Amino acid sequence: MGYASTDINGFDFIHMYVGNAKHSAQVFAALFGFKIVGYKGPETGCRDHVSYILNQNQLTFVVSAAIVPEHAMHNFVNKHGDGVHELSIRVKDPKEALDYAVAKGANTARDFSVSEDENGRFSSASIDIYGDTIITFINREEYKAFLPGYQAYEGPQFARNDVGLTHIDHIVGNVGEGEMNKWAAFFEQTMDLETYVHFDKGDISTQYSSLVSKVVRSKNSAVKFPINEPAAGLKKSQIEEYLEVNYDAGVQHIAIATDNLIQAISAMESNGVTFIETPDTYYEVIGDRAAGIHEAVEDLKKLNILIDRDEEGYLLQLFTQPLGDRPTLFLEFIQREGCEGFGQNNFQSLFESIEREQAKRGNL
Ligand code: TYF
Ligand code: FE
Repeated sequence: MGYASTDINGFDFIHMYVGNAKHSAQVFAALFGFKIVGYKGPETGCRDHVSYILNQNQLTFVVSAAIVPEHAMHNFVNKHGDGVHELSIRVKDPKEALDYAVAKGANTARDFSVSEDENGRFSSASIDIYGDTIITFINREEYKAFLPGYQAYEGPQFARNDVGLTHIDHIVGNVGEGEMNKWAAFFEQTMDLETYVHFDKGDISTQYSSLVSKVVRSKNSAVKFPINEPAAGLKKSQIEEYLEVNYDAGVQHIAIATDNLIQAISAMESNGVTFIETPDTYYEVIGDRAAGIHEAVEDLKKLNILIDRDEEGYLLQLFTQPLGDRPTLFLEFIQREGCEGFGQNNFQSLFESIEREQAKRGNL
């Protein structure tokens, strides 16, 4: 007995703190194809904040906003803008996961608690990680609804088409310069994760700026957390820009899997999602990386989709522009066909493209 990272079954919900939960729910639904499935607010006895649950296949987002001035959610949004406050992962025993993490030096963010209601039993416990972010360990094996404390949502729906997003692939954090190793060690020690990829300066540096990155994962590969930190470059790196405008470390991107990236991107683009641009020259030099893939390169090019491969297979990926008003959180959409990498061969083109956006903001 005792906690081990092989007890982790995968990512569960993502919880964002926002300025206006109703608007965020409507926009997430309309742009990314979520169904709004749960609601909490004054009508359900919750008098200080409003939350909506959004779902699509195995993907669940919660958006919450304070409705009284003294609520802590305001402090989060005031400092960081809309962003990810809570990541959740499914474990065998949240109490064991919490006790293990705390014994290894983590801070408790929320004590272990069990909720029993008409939908069954739901247990959870949370620890602090980088920035104003927490990880919540949950067990929902005996719980039939999405989350306790919510009412089924019965208002209008905003999804316009089937986008086909399926689940979270990885969640990336940006941390301060010199802090990446500390956070990788934190995940290894408090959650029994292992470091399995390290991208150093040579792997990812453009003419101007660079970053370094380490990926930690559970020993069964169910969850993956890349951690970036800025590295010295000629000009300000995208990670520094994030840290400045977020006023802290935090979640940089959530990678969401789909079985059909062409369909997903076409649907989201017609819904008004804006993506990072890829220059046409990218497809001129794509060469062997696109050999033997099922999709036509012409179709990928029309949608700006990036291609990478390793010995095992290939992956397709594309990144959105920042979701909110500050260049902080963005989404990645990824279709894996055997390749378990992170698109390393796309870093150069991707980071140059991100830098063109930074330059437009006057932050390069
Ligand atoms: O998660 C990853 O490692 C890839 C690449 O600022 C990446 O998606 C890394 C850093 C970044 C944007 C994308
Ligand atoms: Fe990624």
